[in-house]
Amino acid sequence: MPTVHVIGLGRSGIAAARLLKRQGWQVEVSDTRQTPALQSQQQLLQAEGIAVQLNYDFDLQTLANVGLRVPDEIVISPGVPWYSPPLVAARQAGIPVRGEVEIAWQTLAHLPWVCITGTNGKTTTTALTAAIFQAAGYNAPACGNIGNSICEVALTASALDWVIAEISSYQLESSPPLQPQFALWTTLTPDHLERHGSLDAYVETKAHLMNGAKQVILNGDDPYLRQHMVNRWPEAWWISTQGAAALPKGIEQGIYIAEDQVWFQDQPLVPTHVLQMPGQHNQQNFLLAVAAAHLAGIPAETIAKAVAGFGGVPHRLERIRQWRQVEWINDSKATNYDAAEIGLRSVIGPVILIAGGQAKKGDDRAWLNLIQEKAAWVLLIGEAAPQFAQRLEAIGFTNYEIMETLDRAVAAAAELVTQYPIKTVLFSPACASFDQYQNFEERGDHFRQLCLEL
Ligand code: UMA
Repeated sequence: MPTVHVIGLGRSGIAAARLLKRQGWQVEVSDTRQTPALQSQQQLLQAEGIAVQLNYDFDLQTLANVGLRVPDEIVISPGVPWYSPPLVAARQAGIPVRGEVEIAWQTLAHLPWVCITGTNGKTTTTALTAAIFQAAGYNAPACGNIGNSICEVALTASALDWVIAEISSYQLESSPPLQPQFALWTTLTPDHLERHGSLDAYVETKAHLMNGAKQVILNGDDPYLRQHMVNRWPEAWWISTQGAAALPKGIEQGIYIAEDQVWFQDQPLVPTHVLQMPGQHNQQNFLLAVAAAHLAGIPAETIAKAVAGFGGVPHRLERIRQWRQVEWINDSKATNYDAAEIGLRSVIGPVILIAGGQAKKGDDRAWLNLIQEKAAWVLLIGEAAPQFAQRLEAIGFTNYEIMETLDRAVAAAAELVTQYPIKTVLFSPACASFDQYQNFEERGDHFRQLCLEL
């Protein structure tokens, strides 16, 4: 029996291991960490005949020391960098390395897929697209980077009609041979550069998804895509929230907003008032989802109804409550400056902004300018707090406090709203969560709970 070694015992690795086992492989899994949660997973998988080695950093040279075999293939979780030296060595030794998404694709390639990638906006676009396809009666789960891995769907769902998958650059780094019916590209700004090395490398991982797609749908409002991608896929469809005239020059296939309607070429499709989520970026997400749905043959009335019933995704500009006549909004998913800028732009000011966590590289200037324009106070948490404080000082913004934790920041915000004419308290960290939390969901859940306890 051929042996496969799966690296990473997270959502992707667990599901990939089970799927591969079902497909007749001898499966071994390793993870660099050893936690109580991983130990319970280890027990579960071992009971199913899958060997699991925790506290082990995969390396061909040391496999035998921990009683593992040299595998015929290696499958990696998205969090495992493609260019890590042990994987480079494995490929040089002739052992194929594949990503978890490729395993899902091999299993579900007979179905049509909608794949959504981009720096920001992909989760909302994925969830909305899935909501529309489901309203049309399709069994079309949202999966991938949005939370439940595609292998999980391949393992558990039956009688699928469509796969609606959010695909990250981490997942695309292994160049899976995806051929989706539709590939949607939301936005492009620098992100994850510490992993991909350069903006060009980051862009090309995403472009790879478009190269394999039957139909490509691109955001014509996005400055980078407008400037760099117009001639790349001549048959692509482009969206614009600013009317047909604002589509990139030379583009003839357009889906755009004009006169409070979404237009498909010269045909009105759905009124824009059905969209419940605020902000121009959500209009872009809406147009991308509508474009895919319309091209898939879903009737306009079904699209309108599904959009009207869609309030957004948790942790992305999620309205928690009104308290002391102030809106409390959870935007924990804003893990970089661009997403945080979009978050701040979308809410009503004056704002108390809670930000910080584990800082990312990137250009913070537009975000800082908007803080100056809209924020009454900034409360800083996490590792990034001293760095953010310096950046705020540098632009002459002094209404900030270093609070360290979310508990203290929410308590301080609750005081401040009684003293200033604040309209919104926004938690939009502009940082990763890993300094204080497992992930952005846990961080957002904590913020929600603190707000509800006020
Ligand atoms: N691990 C190793 N060796 C390594 C790296 C990680 O053993 O070199 C282990 C870790 O100790 C951990 C496990 O691998 O136990 C985690 O694997 P993972 O990081 O790939 O995480 P999963 O739980 O499989 O979740 C992944 C995505 N995570 C990442 O890309 C980092 C999830 O996206 C996704 O929802 C899930 O698959 C299902 O498809 C999260 C994410 O943060 C939301 N994505 C990034 C983003 O959106 O910015 C790309």
